[in-house]
Amino acid sequence: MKLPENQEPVTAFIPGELPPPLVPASRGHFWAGISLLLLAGLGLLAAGAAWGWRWHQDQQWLAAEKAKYEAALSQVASGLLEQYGDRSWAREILREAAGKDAATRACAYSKACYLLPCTVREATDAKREADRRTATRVVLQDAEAAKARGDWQTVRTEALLARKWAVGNVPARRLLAESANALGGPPPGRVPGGCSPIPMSGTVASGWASEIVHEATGIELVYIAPGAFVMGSPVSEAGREDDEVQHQVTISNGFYLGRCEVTQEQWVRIMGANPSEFKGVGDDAPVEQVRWVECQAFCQKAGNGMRLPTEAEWEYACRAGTTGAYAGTGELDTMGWARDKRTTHSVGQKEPNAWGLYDMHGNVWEWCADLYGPYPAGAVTDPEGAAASIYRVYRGGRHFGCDQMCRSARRNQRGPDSLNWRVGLRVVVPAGQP
Ligand SMILES: [Ca+2]
Repeated sequence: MKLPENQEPVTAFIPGELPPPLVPASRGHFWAGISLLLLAGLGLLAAGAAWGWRWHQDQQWLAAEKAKYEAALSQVASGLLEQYGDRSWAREILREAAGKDAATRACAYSKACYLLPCTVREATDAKREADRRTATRVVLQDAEAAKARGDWQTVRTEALLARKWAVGNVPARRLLAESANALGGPPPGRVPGGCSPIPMSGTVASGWASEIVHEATGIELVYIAPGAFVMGSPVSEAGREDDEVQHQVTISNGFYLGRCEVTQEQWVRIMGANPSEFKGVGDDAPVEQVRWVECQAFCQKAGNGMRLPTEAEWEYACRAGTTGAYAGTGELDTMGWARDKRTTHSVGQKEPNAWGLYDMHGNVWEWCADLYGPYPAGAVTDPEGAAASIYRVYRGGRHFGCDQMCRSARRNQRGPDSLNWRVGLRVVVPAGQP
């Protein structure tokens, strides 16, 4: 059809060509969304109901278990009350057990725990001691199994663990002695005055021992035989400082060095007060926040020639024959506490180095006897530090610090009156005269 010449074409208005209406489609999406939301809500409700039902079941189970536990407690308490008369025994036995070995304490604490009322602290101690006792038994079983298959290294490791948890444990000492004989331990030193050989830990003749306990403090020490080593670090070592220049050092006299850092309990025994920041960790946490001059006083009061190690003695013992950045396997985390801002840790929890020393890397820094200064250029014997300095050396890194601070060669220094809550100590008792 031909349109008049003055009229516009109207093809855009032909009904069949119009786009679909928009409003009805939008409504469709809306209702679909609502449906999905409703479904999701129903799903959540169902999950919530299932969780609630399970929680209810758990509560019922817990209540039943608690009732059974309390009945058992009551039965045991009745028996003990019958045996010991009244509940005051609980406190009495805790007091009596305080100075005894761990196994005795564990036994007493377990019984005392049944005989409520104990304080919360006493109850916590009781649980910890009981746990240690159980753990000791398990570890000793493992050690016996290792002995049966001739794996003496495992025997030694497990027996050391058992002895740590229960110092007076006779089977642990026997296994230690047997493993020392099989593996060949370090040569023993002459037991100094005021110290006793740790029974059956490599004692070869009366008056000679590779491990001793200092009686006044209860500090256990390991004999470090004389020898030579390269002190300092190679220039290739990551994190190395300029003051770690390598040089040959000879240690001409054997000495006994603390197996662990001095603990808060040991410090209090001599000094009467606990200066540590981290008291809550327990009595076997390392003492810290001690000045160098206070460490001198501690050693003097403890007697028997106790002293701080020289820096050379410290590094010699820390390396225990190794030349890398860290002793042992070279893995810091197996041997030391680092990068942990929260707290110090009870001594001796990680692996010892090859000479049986714990926490040489990390936990708390350890004061040395020396004045700080540059190392001598050539080989030296029994060096004792700089001739003059306003600083004393401390070593080993801390629980709150990067790995590089915990390296065997890393040095640090402060004034002797300076206080730092992450510096503690480890002590030397010179070996007796042969
Ligand atoms: Ca340390």
